[in-house]
Amino acid sequence: MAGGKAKEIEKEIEKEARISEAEVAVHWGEEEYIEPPEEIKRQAYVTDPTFREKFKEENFPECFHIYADLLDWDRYWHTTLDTSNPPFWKWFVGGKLNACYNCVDRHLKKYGNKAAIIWVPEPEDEPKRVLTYYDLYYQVNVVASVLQSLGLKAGDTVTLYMPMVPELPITMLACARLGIIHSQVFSGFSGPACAERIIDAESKVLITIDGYWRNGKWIDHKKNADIAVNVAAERGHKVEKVLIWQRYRDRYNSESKPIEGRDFLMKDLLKEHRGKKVPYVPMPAEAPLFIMYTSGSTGKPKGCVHSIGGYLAYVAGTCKYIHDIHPEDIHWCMADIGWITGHSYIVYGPLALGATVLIYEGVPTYPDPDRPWRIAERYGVTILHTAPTAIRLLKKLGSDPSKYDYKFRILVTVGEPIEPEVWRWYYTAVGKKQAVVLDTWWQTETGGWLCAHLPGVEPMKLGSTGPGALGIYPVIYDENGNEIPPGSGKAGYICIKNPWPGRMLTIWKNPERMIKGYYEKFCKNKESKDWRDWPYIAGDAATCDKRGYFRILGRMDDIINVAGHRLGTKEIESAALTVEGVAEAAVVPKIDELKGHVPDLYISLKDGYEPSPEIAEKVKMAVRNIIGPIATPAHVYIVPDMPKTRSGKIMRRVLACISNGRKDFGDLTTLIDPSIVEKIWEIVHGEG
Ligand code: 6R9
Repeated sequence: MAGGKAKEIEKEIEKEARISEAEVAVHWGEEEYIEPPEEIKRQAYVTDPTFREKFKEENFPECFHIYADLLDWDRYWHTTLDTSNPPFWKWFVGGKLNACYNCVDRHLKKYGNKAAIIWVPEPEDEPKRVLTYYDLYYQVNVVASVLQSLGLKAGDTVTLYMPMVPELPITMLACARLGIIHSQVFSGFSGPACAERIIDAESKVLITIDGYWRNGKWIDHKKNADIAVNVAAERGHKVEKVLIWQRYRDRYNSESKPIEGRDFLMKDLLKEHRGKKVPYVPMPAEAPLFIMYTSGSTGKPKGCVHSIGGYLAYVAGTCKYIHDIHPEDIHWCMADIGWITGHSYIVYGPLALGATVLIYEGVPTYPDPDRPWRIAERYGVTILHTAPTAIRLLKKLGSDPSKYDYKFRILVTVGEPIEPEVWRWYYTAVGKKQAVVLDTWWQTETGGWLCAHLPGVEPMKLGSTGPGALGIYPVIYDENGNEIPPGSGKAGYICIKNPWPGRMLTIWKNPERMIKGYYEKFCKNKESKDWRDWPYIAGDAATCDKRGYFRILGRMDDIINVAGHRLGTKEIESAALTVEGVAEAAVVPKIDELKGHVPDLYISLKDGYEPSPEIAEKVKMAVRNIIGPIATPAHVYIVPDMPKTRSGKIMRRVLACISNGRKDFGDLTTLIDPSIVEKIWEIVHGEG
C-alpha cells in the first residue's frame, strides 16, 4: 500500500477507535427526562417557555444584547459583532467598561452591606470570614493602589499562584480595576508548572501566599512559589517582585523566608496604602481580562485569553438566565478558582449579578464526607455547583445529606460526563428531589456554558447535558464534516456553528494555534468572512437525541480528563522523559470508579538500563513534581517496546485497551511487531 494511503487508513481506524472507546467508557441507562420541581418552575428568572426564541438564529448576534445589557458600560458599543478577521471575532466593539466596577462598585448602593463573599476555612474551629460588597470594595481598592505603586498598568500581565482564600478574588478584581491581565495558576500545580506559565505570560510580578490548609495538612506554598521563580530564572525569565499574602494576618508561616529586595509581604504594603481609593480604568470591551492556561494536544499549555466585555457579558448572562442566580442566593461552587469554572462561576458571573458566593478552603471530604452538607446547612447555601468526581467520592464514602437541614434550588454538575447512578444520588440524596440538576458542558476556551437546559422550563435528562445554551447552536459532524442528524444515535465531533461572546479572544502569543486547534479541520472556506463557514471544534465526542439534548462521551484528542481536570498526554510524557534511562513514554486513560479516568503510563528504557521498581517510582515522582499531584500516574509499566506502527507512531489505543482490560484491539496489521501486544498484556495483567 502506498505510504500516504496507509497513513490515511490508520488515521481513520484510530479516530473510530477513539469514538467507540468513549462510548464504551460511558454506559448509559435508558432515556429519561425529568420535569423540574413546581417550585423552581415558579421561582426561576425564565418561566416563559418561549424565552429561548429570543436567541434563535434570526436574532443573532443582537440576541446577546440581553446579556451585555446586564452590565454597566462606560461607553456603549457601536458594533455587536465584528467578523472581519475570522475566527478572531470581536464583540461589542467600541464599548468601554470595567470588570471590577461591574462586580463591585455598582452594587454598593443596593447591596453594600450584603455579603459578597463568605469564606469557610478548613479548620472548623477557625471563624468564617464575611466580606460585604463594601468590604470587598475597600480591599480591592487598597490592593489596586499597591499594584499601581509598583508601576503596573493596563495591559501588563501578573501571575497569581494562590489557593482558595478571599485574597484571590480580591487580587483578581484589583487587577481588573486597572486593566491588568491576571493569570491565576492553580495552587495544586507544581513550581515548575507555574514557572512555565509565568514565562509564557511574561509576568514580572508573582502574587502568592505563605501557605494554606488542605486535607488536614499545612501546605507550605511559598516553597513552591520559590521553585517557580527559580525555574523561571534558570530559563532566562526574571520575576522582579513576589508579593506574599499571609494565610494568618499575624504570622508568616513558611520555611521559605522572604528574599530581601524581591519579596514583599502584602501586609506591609497594605499598611502603606490603607484607605486609598483608585479610580477604575474604563477598558475597551475587546481588551483581555485574564489568561487561563489549559492543556492541549502539544506539550505546551495554551494560554486562553478572555475578553472584558464579551466574557463578562456571557458569564453574567448564563449566571442569570440559566444558572438562575438571584441576588438573595448563597451560591457555592466547589471548583478551585484556579480553573475556568472558578473564574466564571465563582468570581465574575455571580459577583456581576450581586450574589453572595461561598468560597471554602480544603476538600469536601475532610474532616469527614458530611462537610459539604454541614456547610450548606450552616450558611444557607441555595445553589451548589460541583463535579461528578466529588459527587462520586462523597457517595462512596457514605456521606449522608439526609441528616442536614438545607434546601438547594439548583445543583450544577460540570467537568466530566456523569453516570446515571451518580446523577440519581445527586438528584435524590443531595437535592432531595427539590432541586434541578443542571449538567453544564463547556471548556476553558469557551468562557461559559455551551450546553445546558433552562432549569425552570425545560426538563432534565439523566446523564445528558442539555441543548445548546441560549444563543449557542451546536452541531455534530462526522469525520468528513457532514452533519449527523439529531436522533440518529451516531456519535461524532460536537461543534458550535456560531460565534458567542464568551469564547476566548485568542491563544496568548500564539493565534495560529487557535485556528489550528479549533477551526481548521471543519472550516468550509478559509477566505470567507461569514461566521457560518467557521464552526468551532470542541474536541469532544457526543450524540444528540431527537429533542436536541446532547450527551458528551469524552475527548477525541490527546487529552485525559482526570477528576474533571484536563491533562495533556504530551505534558505527562515529556515529564516522564526527563528521567534518566527512559527512552519512550506513552500515557493512556484508564477508567476509574472515582476519578472518571486516571493516567496509566507506559515507558520503555534505553539500552543498558534494567527495569526496576525504582525507575518506575522515579518516573511517577517526576510527573508529580513537574506537573502536580493530579497528574500522578496510577501505574507506571516498564515495557520492552511500544506497540508501534511502521511509521513509528505509538498506537496508544492498544495500550488503552490493555489498561482497561479489553482485548478488542482492532486492526493490528500496521504494527511492526504485533507480538509485543501480548507481552505488554502479560506485564499488566500477568500471564493467561
Ligand atoms: C469547564 C471545564 C473541558 C472538557 C470538555 C469535556 C469535559 C466539561 C462536561 C464535560 C461531560 C460535562 N467536560 N463539562 N464532559 N459533561 N458536563 O471543565 O473546562 O477544564 O477546559 O475541560 O471537560 O471533555 O472538553 P476544561
